[in-house]
Amino acid sequence: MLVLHSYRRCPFAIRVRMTLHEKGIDFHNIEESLKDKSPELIAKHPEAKVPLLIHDDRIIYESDIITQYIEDLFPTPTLLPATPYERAQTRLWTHWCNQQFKPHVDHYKYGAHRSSSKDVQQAPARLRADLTKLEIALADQPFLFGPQLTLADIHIFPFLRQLVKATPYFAPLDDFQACQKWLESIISRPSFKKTMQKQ
Ligand SMILES: N[C@@H](CCC(=O)N[C@@H](CS)C(=O)NCC(=O)O)C(=O)O
Repeated sequence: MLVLHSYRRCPFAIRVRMTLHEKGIDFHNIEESLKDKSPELIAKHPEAKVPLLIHDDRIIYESDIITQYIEDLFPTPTLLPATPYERAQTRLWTHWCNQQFKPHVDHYKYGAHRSSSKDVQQAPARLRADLTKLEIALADQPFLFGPQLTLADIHIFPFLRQLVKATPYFAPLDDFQACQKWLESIISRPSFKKTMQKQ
Protein backbone atom coordinates (compact mmCIF):
# COMPACT_ATOMS: atom_id res chain seq x y z
CA MET A 1 0.00 0.00 0.00
CA LEU A 2 1.31 3.42 -0.98
CA VAL A 3 0.29 6.51 0.98
CA LEU A 4 1.35 9.92 -0.24
CA HIS A 5 1.27 13.04 1.90
CA SER A 6 0.90 15.74 -0.66
CA TYR A 7 -0.18 19.29 -1.37
CA ARG A 8 -2.03 19.89 -4.61
CA ARG A 9 -0.06 22.90 -5.86
CA CYS A 10 3.38 21.94 -4.53
CA PRO A 11 5.70 21.43 -7.55
CA PHE A 12 7.63 18.72 -5.69
CA ALA A 13 4.45 16.81 -4.86
CA ILE A 14 3.32 17.23 -8.50
CA ARG A 15 6.51 15.39 -9.54
CA VAL A 16 5.51 12.40 -7.44
CA ARG A 17 1.78 12.27 -8.29
CA MET A 18 2.60 12.62 -11.99
CA THR A 19 5.05 9.69 -11.78
CA LEU A 20 2.45 7.52 -10.05
CA HIS A 21 -0.27 8.42 -12.57
CA GLU A 22 2.04 7.89 -15.56
CA LYS A 23 2.65 4.38 -14.28
CA GLY A 24 -1.01 3.79 -13.41
CA ILE A 25 -0.23 3.01 -9.77
CA ASP A 26 -2.96 3.21 -7.13
CA PHE A 27 -2.13 5.24 -4.05
CA HIS A 28 -3.87 6.88 -1.16
CA ASN A 29 -3.38 10.63 -1.34
CA ILE A 30 -3.49 12.68 1.84
CA GLU A 31 -3.89 16.37 1.05
CA GLU A 32 -2.00 18.30 3.71
CA SER A 33 -2.65 21.81 4.89
CA LEU A 34 0.80 23.37 5.10
CA LYS A 35 -0.45 25.65 7.87
CA ASP A 36 -1.84 22.76 9.89
CA LYS A 37 0.19 19.66 9.02
CA SER A 38 -0.94 16.19 10.03
CA PRO A 39 0.74 14.61 13.07
CA GLU A 40 1.92 11.79 10.77
CA LEU A 41 3.75 14.19 8.44
CA ILE A 42 5.38 15.93 11.39
CA ALA A 43 6.41 12.61 12.91
CA LYS A 44 7.68 10.92 9.77
CA HIS A 45 9.41 13.63 7.71
CA PRO A 46 12.47 15.18 9.36
CA GLU A 47 11.47 18.61 7.98
CA ALA A 48 7.71 17.98 7.98
CA LYS A 49 7.52 18.67 4.24
CA VAL A 50 5.49 17.26 1.39
CA PRO A 51 5.82 15.03 -0.50
CA LEU A 52 6.23 12.09 1.85
CA LEU A 53 5.67 8.52 0.65
CA ILE A 54 4.84 5.69 3.01
CA HIS A 55 5.13 2.23 1.48
CA ASP A 56 3.86 -0.27 4.06
CA ASP A 57 6.12 0.80 6.94
CA ARG A 58 8.87 2.30 4.77
CA ILE A 59 9.26 6.06 4.71
CA ILE A 60 10.68 7.90 1.70
CA TYR A 61 11.00 11.65 1.21
CA GLU A 62 12.63 14.16 -1.16
CA SER A 63 10.60 14.24 -4.37
CA ASP A 64 13.28 13.02 -6.77
CA ILE A 65 14.27 10.21 -4.43
CA ILE A 66 10.62 9.19 -4.19
CA THR A 67 10.19 9.17 -7.98
CA GLN A 68 13.32 7.04 -8.37
CA TYR A 69 11.99 4.66 -5.70
CA ILE A 70 8.70 4.38 -7.60
CA GLU A 71 10.63 3.69 -10.81
CA ASP A 72 12.65 0.97 -9.04
CA LEU A 73 9.50 -0.59 -7.56
CA PHE A 74 7.46 -0.41 -10.76
CA PRO A 75 9.91 -0.38 -13.68
CA THR A 76 7.17 -0.84 -16.30
CA PRO A 77 6.37 1.41 -18.07
CA THR A 78 9.79 2.91 -17.54
CA LEU A 79 10.35 6.63 -17.06
CA LEU A 80 14.09 6.37 -17.64
CA PRO A 81 16.00 6.30 -20.90
CA ALA A 82 17.75 3.06 -21.89
CA THR A 83 21.48 3.59 -21.39
CA PRO A 84 23.46 4.22 -18.17
CA TYR A 85 24.86 7.40 -19.74
CA GLU A 86 21.39 8.76 -20.53
CA ARG A 87 20.20 7.79 -17.05
CA ALA A 88 23.08 9.78 -15.61
CA GLN A 89 22.01 12.68 -17.84
CA THR A 90 18.47 12.56 -16.44
CA ARG A 91 19.96 12.90 -12.94
CA LEU A 92 22.06 15.82 -14.11
CA TRP A 93 18.91 17.54 -15.41
CA THR A 94 17.28 17.01 -12.02
CA HIS A 95 20.35 18.35 -10.24
CA TRP A 96 20.33 21.40 -12.50
CA CYS A 97 16.65 21.97 -11.83
CA ASN A 98 17.03 21.70 -8.05
CA GLN A 99 20.20 23.78 -7.85
CA GLN A 100 19.60 26.42 -10.50
CA PHE A 101 16.31 26.58 -12.35
CA LYS A 102 14.06 26.25 -9.29
CA PRO A 103 15.94 28.91 -7.26
CA HIS A 104 15.93 31.27 -10.27
CA VAL A 105 12.15 30.82 -10.66
CA ASP A 106 11.77 31.59 -6.93
CA HIS A 107 13.91 34.73 -7.21
CA TYR A 108 11.65 35.98 -10.00
CA LYS A 109 8.34 34.80 -8.53
CA TYR A 110 8.78 35.81 -4.90
CA GLY A 111 11.13 38.74 -5.42
CA ALA A 112 12.51 40.66 -2.47
CA HIS A 113 10.17 38.90 0.00
CA ARG A 114 12.35 35.82 -0.04
CA SER A 115 15.52 36.60 -2.03
CA SER A 116 18.43 38.99 -1.87
CA SER A 117 18.20 42.09 -4.07
CA LYS A 118 21.18 40.78 -6.09
CA ASP A 119 19.39 37.49 -6.82
CA VAL A 120 16.21 39.33 -7.77
CA GLN A 121 18.11 41.62 -10.10
CA GLN A 122 19.95 38.72 -11.77
CA ALA A 123 16.89 36.46 -12.07
CA PRO A 124 15.74 37.54 -15.57
CA ALA A 125 19.18 36.97 -17.15
CA ARG A 126 19.63 33.68 -15.32
CA LEU A 127 16.18 32.50 -16.39
CA ARG A 128 16.93 33.37 -20.00
CA ALA A 129 20.07 31.22 -19.80
CA ASP A 130 18.06 28.38 -18.22
CA LEU A 131 15.34 28.58 -20.86
CA THR A 132 17.98 28.63 -23.60
CA LYS A 133 19.44 25.39 -22.22
CA LEU A 134 16.00 23.76 -22.28
CA GLU A 135 15.13 25.22 -25.69
CA ILE A 136 18.29 23.72 -27.25
CA ALA A 137 17.58 20.31 -25.71
CA LEU A 138 13.99 20.40 -27.00
CA ALA A 139 14.77 21.81 -30.45
CA ASP A 140 14.27 18.58 -32.39
CA GLN A 141 12.53 16.27 -29.96
CA PRO A 142 9.30 16.35 -27.96
CA PHE A 143 10.91 15.44 -24.61
CA LEU A 144 14.36 15.85 -23.10
CA PHE A 145 15.35 12.31 -24.08
CA GLY A 146 13.52 11.92 -27.37
CA PRO A 147 10.04 10.61 -27.99
CA GLN A 148 9.36 9.30 -24.45
CA LEU A 149 8.57 11.26 -21.30
CA THR A 150 11.19 10.60 -18.60
CA LEU A 151 11.79 11.60 -14.99
CA ALA A 152 13.88 14.51 -16.28
CA ASP A 153 10.76 16.05 -17.88
CA ILE A 154 8.62 15.22 -14.84
CA HIS A 155 11.10 16.82 -12.45
CA ILE A 156 11.48 20.07 -14.41
CA PHE A 157 8.08 20.91 -15.91
CA PRO A 158 6.36 21.94 -12.62
CA PHE A 159 8.85 24.78 -12.27
CA LEU A 160 8.41 26.00 -15.85
CA ARG A 161 4.67 25.91 -15.15
CA GLN A 162 5.23 28.09 -12.09
CA LEU A 163 7.24 30.55 -14.17
CA VAL A 164 4.54 30.70 -16.86
CA LYS A 165 1.92 31.48 -14.21
CA ALA A 166 4.02 34.04 -12.31
CA THR A 167 2.91 37.66 -12.16
CA PRO A 168 4.01 39.86 -13.75
CA TYR A 169 4.28 37.58 -16.78
CA PHE A 170 7.90 36.81 -17.65
CA ALA A 171 7.70 38.22 -21.20
CA PRO A 172 10.95 36.62 -22.51
CA LEU A 173 9.09 33.28 -22.34
CA ASP A 174 7.56 34.20 -25.69
CA ASP A 175 10.99 33.69 -27.29
CA PHE A 176 11.10 30.07 -26.13
CA GLN A 177 8.57 28.28 -28.29
CA ALA A 178 10.00 24.77 -27.86
CA CYS A 179 9.76 25.15 -24.07
CA GLN A 180 6.15 26.32 -24.33
CA LYS A 181 5.23 23.44 -26.64
CA TRP A 182 6.92 20.95 -24.30
CA LEU A 183 5.02 22.29 -21.29
CA GLU A 184 1.71 22.24 -23.20
CA SER A 185 2.28 18.64 -24.27
CA ILE A 186 2.94 17.55 -20.69
CA ILE A 187 0.03 19.38 -19.10
CA SER A 188 -2.36 18.03 -21.70
CA ARG A 189 -1.57 14.42 -20.72
CA PRO A 190 -4.31 12.50 -18.85
CA SER A 191 -1.80 11.85 -16.05
CA PHE A 192 -1.49 15.60 -15.41
CA LYS A 193 -5.27 16.02 -15.28
CA LYS A 194 -5.36 13.27 -12.63
CA THR A 195 -2.40 14.84 -10.84
CA MET A 196 -4.25 18.14 -10.42
CA GLN A 197 -7.69 16.72 -9.68
CA LYS A 198 -9.21 18.28 -6.55
CA GLN A 199 -10.11 15.80 -3.85
N1 LIG B 1 13.44 19.17 -1.47
C1 LIG B 1 12.08 18.82 -1.09
C2 LIG B 1 11.27 20.10 -1.07
C3 LIG B 1 9.84 19.88 -0.56
C4 LIG B 1 9.18 21.21 -0.18
O1 LIG B 1 9.84 22.25 -0.09
N2 LIG B 1 7.86 21.16 0.05
C5 LIG B 1 7.15 22.33 0.52
C6 LIG B 1 5.86 22.55 -0.23
S1 LIG B 1 6.10 22.89 -1.97
C7 LIG B 1 6.75 22.13 1.97
O2 LIG B 1 6.40 21.05 2.39
N3 LIG B 1 6.77 23.22 2.73
C8 LIG B 1 6.32 23.20 4.10
C9 LIG B 1 7.36 23.65 5.05
O3 LIG B 1 8.51 23.95 4.61
O4 LIG B 1 7.07 23.73 6.23
C10 LIG B 1 11.54 17.79 -2.08
O5 LIG B 1 12.07 17.69 -3.21
O6 LIG B 1 10.63 17.02 -1.72
